Amino acid sequence: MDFNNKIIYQIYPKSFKDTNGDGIGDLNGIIEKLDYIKDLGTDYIWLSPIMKSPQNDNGYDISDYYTIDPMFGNNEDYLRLIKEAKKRDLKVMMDLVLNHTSTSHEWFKRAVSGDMKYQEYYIFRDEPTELESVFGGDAWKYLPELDKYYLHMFDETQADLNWDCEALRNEIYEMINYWINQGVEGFRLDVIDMIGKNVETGEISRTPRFYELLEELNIKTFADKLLTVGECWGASFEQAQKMCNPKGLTQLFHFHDTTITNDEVKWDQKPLDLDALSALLARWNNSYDGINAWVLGNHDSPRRLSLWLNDDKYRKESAKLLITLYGFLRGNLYIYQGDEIGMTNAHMHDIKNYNDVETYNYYNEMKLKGISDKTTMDKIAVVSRDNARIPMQWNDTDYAGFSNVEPWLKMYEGYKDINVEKDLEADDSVYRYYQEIIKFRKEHSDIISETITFKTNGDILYFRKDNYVGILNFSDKISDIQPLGDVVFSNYHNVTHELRPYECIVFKI
Ligand code: TEU
Ligand code: CA
Repeated sequence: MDFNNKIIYQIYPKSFKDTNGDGIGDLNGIIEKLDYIKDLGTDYIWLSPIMKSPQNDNGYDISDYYTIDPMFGNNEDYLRLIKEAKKRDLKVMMDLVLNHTSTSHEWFKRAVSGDMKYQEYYIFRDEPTELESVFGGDAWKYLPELDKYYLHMFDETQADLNWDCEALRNEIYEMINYWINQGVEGFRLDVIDMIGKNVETGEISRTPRFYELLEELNIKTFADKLLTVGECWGASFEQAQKMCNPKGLTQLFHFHDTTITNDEVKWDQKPLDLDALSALLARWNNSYDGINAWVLGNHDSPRRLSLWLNDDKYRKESAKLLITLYGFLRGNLYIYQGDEIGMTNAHMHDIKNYNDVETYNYYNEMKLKGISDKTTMDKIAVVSRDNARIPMQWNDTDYAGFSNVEPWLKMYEGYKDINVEKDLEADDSVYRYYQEIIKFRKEHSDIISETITFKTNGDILYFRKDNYVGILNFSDKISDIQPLGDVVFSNYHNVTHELRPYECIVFKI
């Protein structure tokens, strides 16, 4: 199976398209938009979790792995979606959350009621350890029913599963095989590198045990037959090489570029360092043996064009600059819904408009520390996960054509200007620019697989791959340039002797 040079489009189902007027996106909404997704040049659609869930972490808290949450539709709708996708040569990639379940899952409920078999499925201890939750605060929660603590690396309603329990592992394998039999052709594995955690020593990610568990998971389920991508924040080059092979995963998200402007914690941001960025892109492009998984955006990160570039006056130029840079990298591209029309951050300064549990935890933590609301909200407005989770902007009617009622999460006011319909009508459409880059990647896979070199000069980034030279201006400063050959891509109407604000050009020399 060749899994290289693919385009994977990530859908956040809650915010994609509502068809039954409840303000929440649904599977029928996705089916309606399959042509739109395919026309971009997409090979796979990855849906964030749609299984039954109390939605404390928007579906990443699963209470039943076999049943579609009624708010999205039902299992038949999902099978129809898979079939309709296949008709268009689109494969469906399912999100697997295997590190934890919701505390509303039957297994957890049975554990709480005293069933020893199911207590083995989770991580219970008489005494807590020092571990902290990724979402802030203690990772252990006291359960009076059992007079024990259970581990939750995320929200307290997301109980960590015990992968040392063989019965649990077999249930998981059975479930994955069930979905493979239903026609799912790829998996995105949520925080998969945490399943081998050692709570005693406090080693959480990518322990030696993890690599053993991954191999068993692979053998018992997808093997090397399906495209799999593991979520592995901060994985090193060596770790990636160790886990991405026919006995592990196809690829992983390391997110080194996603987090490059984080200053210690994500809530504190620092300016983008182009030297650091290009060094990491070059290293993974040139020396990594596996297939890179490049991520332009996702449901956990702010819109990158808002974070790195200019989402106002030079919004379209910025969106095109980003896809030009990533479009020339070797591997697969993950595109998050809305990036293809240059959607921006939500710019919300009132906590009441937020939904994300991580955001609320941070907000409350800062409040306790006596930090002013304004300071906290300014940070939240820049990096909260809800920036990317707001509803998709389809047109300029009420609720942006996403729904005909007030959506579950506030719409961005800028939708009248930024929406699919308007973008597709424009001469300088971002969507069509994405299409062209994707087409180029597909038609020149030999070039895309070449090594890349970078050079920086202030805010200007230069790259060279084969006979292609890119010049990308990451600021509004103007400088002189010499045209170097035929213009292959440009985010302005024409190319001149000046490099204008956020201009990017690719020449073939
Ligand atoms: O993300 C894992 C994770 O580490 C994130 O919580 C990340 O630290 C954070 O979003 C950065 O701000 C996955 C999912 O992608 C995320 O949506 C879930 O909340 C999380 O797992 C728990 O399942
Ligand atoms: Ca709906």
